[in-house]
Amino acid sequence: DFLINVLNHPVFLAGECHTGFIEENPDLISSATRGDEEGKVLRFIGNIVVNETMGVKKAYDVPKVPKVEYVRAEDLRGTKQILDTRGPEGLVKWIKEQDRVLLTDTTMRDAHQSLMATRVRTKDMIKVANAVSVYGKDLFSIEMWGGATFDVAYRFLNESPWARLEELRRRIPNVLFQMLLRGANAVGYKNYPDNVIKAFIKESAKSGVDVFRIFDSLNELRGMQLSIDEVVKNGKVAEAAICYTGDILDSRKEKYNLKYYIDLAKDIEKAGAHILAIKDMSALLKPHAAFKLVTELKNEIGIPIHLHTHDTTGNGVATVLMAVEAGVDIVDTAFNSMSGLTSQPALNSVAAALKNTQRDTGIDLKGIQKISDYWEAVRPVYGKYESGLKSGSAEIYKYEIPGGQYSNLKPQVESFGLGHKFTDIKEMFKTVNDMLGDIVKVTPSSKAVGDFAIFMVQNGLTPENIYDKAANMAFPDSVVSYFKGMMGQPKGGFPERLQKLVLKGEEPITCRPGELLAPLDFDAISEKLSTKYRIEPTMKDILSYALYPEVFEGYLKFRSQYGDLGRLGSDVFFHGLSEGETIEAEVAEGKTLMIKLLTIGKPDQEGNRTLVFEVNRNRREIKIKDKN
Ligand code: 3PY
Ligand code: ZN
Repeated sequence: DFLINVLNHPVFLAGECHTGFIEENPDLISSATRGDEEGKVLRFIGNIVVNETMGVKKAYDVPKVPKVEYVRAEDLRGTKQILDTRGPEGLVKWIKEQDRVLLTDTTMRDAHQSLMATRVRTKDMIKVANAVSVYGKDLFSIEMWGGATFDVAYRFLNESPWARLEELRRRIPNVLFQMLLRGANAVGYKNYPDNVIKAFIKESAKSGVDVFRIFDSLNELRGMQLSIDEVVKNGKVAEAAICYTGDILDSRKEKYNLKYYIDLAKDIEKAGAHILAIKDMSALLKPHAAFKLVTELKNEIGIPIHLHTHDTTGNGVATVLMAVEAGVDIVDTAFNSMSGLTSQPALNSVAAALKNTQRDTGIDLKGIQKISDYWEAVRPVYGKYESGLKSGSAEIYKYEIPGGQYSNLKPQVESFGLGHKFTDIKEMFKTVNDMLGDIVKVTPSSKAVGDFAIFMVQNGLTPENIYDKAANMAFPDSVVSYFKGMMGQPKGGFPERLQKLVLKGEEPITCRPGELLAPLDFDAISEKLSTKYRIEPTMKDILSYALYPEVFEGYLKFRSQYGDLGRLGSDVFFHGLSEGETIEAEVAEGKTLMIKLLTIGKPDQEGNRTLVFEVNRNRREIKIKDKN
């Protein structure tokens, strides 16, 4: 058994096995004599206990899943059925006929991306899915995929984002599913070849995405066109975005004025989009600006308008209500307990505020309270990923940092040992934006600005001294990629002197990056995955590798080492077991183990600790390397 464990170990399979391998993985030996799932789950829990918690863990309540009455399928027919029977054009016609304002719930995507570093696991979504399909049956859509969720699911949660999409689809058959697609960057941080984008859209559509919100991080239409065309080809809804920056109420800010947005919106309509999104990723759209922008857009374009904003300033609900007053068709909100701050404005509160008005959402307020209560109970388990922000901040109007990035910036800055310079870095974010000539900042351009700002502070650079001091410095990859034109062309072009400094002789491009990228060879990827990991790769596997090769390989390695831990409760997945605690762990379909952690041993000479468990009343010992 031991030999088989070693031979099947991904490190061994990858040919990366070295002499210290067995020593570094003593758990291989201890798991050899036990049932596979049992050994794997004990090793996983053991690693958390030894290397993270030392068996100290808060008591977490098990969230109560809202009970739903049985509802006949025909009473659950929602927007999904409108799209499926009448097509995108029929759906658009239906949207325009509504007096009520339609709501999107972002809880399962942007809300947790912005509040808790995208960490919400599929398991916690699935538990409430049935209730969402019943109590949320009058929602326009549920944003539950895309953005950072794809990467984080594989990288940190070791679960498949595709399985999340398909599992939720099965349980919520009546409401449209929506994803955020970063145009030519798909769900990544760089431009991908056209064949990857096309195949990704096709597979996402097949797996359950209905509405694709497409944006370009520099508001370039040519970065979105291919995605729009492909979504249309797949019979799904193409929602293309204007990313909002600056302040249209400030007449001194001329670069991104009302005309800029109206012109872009008209181009988006001409490009074949079914819906226009106003994507206010940094919560800069002030309430009166929203009124003005939506009013003007309604005069100038015929397609429905869908507003996305964040509550970072605390003005989010006001912005939503002013947009509603101006006739916006759909707005993004999140169930209350997952709303506010860097997340979306509060869904339950907006729905309640509009009750008995002409634009009443018609949503079951009592029902959605239960969903909000569920998420409130789920949230503490994810506490360690929360930013600690306690209130809205008006300074975001000055800094223009997107919601998700704002809550992540502090830990990112701390990881560079610059925690004490957080304010300097926020100021530098603004300075860098000025140095770049004031650009649209959203993934990935926002990441380039953030990385640049940290780099400046780290190295004591200023807009004045940078040309001397950084003459021989290598800039962060994202900054180089930005100046090379690999994220597209910013409005007004690149500042030339700075571009030369960063590129150090390399030539920038001015064409659409996708034109230069050779198509990826999907067959070669398939071949590689099947030889190296002995799997029969699906197109979804191939695409996941195409988008994130290292992350996807890491996921495959994790799976062969620990198995599928998707059924494990989140309190155990994130916090392991406390000494003396007993849990029921579902390790495979229909297979549950009673696990109790008895003792944590002292490190031996090799630095391994012996953990004693009781599994279904049998004593089990495993050795885990103490990496501290
Ligand atoms: C993303 O790209 O993930 C975003 O949420 C941008 O606002
Ligand atoms: Zn957002």
